[in-house]
Amino acid sequence: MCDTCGCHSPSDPLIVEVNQSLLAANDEAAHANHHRIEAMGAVGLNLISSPGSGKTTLLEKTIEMLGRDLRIGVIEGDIETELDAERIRAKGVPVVQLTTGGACHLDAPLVGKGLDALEGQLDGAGLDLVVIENVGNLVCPATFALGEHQRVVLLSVPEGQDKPAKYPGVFRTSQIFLLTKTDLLPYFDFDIAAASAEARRINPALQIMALSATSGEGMEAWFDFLRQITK
Ligand SMILES: Nc1nc2c(ncn2[C@@H]2O[C@H](COP(=O)(O)OP(=O)(O)OP(=O)(O)O)[C@@H](O)[C@H]2O)c(=O)[nH]1
Ligand SMILES: [Mg+2]
Repeated sequence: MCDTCGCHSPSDPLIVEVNQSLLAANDEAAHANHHRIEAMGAVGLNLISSPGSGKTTLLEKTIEMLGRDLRIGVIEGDIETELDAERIRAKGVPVVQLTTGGACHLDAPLVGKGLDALEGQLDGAGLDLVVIENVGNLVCPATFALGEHQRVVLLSVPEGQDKPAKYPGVFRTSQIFLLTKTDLLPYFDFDIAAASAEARRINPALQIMALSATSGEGMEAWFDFLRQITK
């Protein structure tokens, strides 16, 4: 208990115990989601970034390019609105919007409900790829496994190259690091090599791609990656 105001400090044994049991319950639900995604015949991705780094735009371009060859299903996570789901629906693929009503991240039980709704749109057909777009936030989503096979962290050029050092958790727990909006490099003081080196210092196994969904630069490597993991 905090001596100043009486609030519970995050390091209180009681709070730590509750957090641990919440995370254990989340992990169990994530495990179940993982198997459900595999039962659909799909690979699952969890896209994490700050608000506006380009997650939905990347998805739109991905569906435009690969939507005829791969069966793609999308689960959108936001605090409020169906806006991202509407953008994805316009591309003609099954999509479910989850709204957290305030929570700054998705958790596995909620994604389980998203999978129920996604399955309801499939009429028994399978999928090759399930993409979960997390709530825009570079911090909290890193703590919650959703059942994904690969976690993808995005960082856009305008956000600054110091973000891997300042928000290491999501870089430590991701497999893929996408540097987005490279078309804006001429206008920002952003060093791709320095950002990549810092991210690799945190997680030497990170696979890194730099791309622009707007100009198309670097997108082929991302498409190849998706073709590879869905083979
Ligand atoms: N210049 C440039 N702008 C981009 C690129 N990708 C996305 N944008 C723009 O960035 C803004 C945010 O893009 P979104 O795709 O909505 O970002 P998001 O990560 O899905 O945002 P949230 O869901 O709110 O977290 C939009 O105005 C996009 O047009 C890019 O490669 N280059
Ligand atoms: Mg979005």
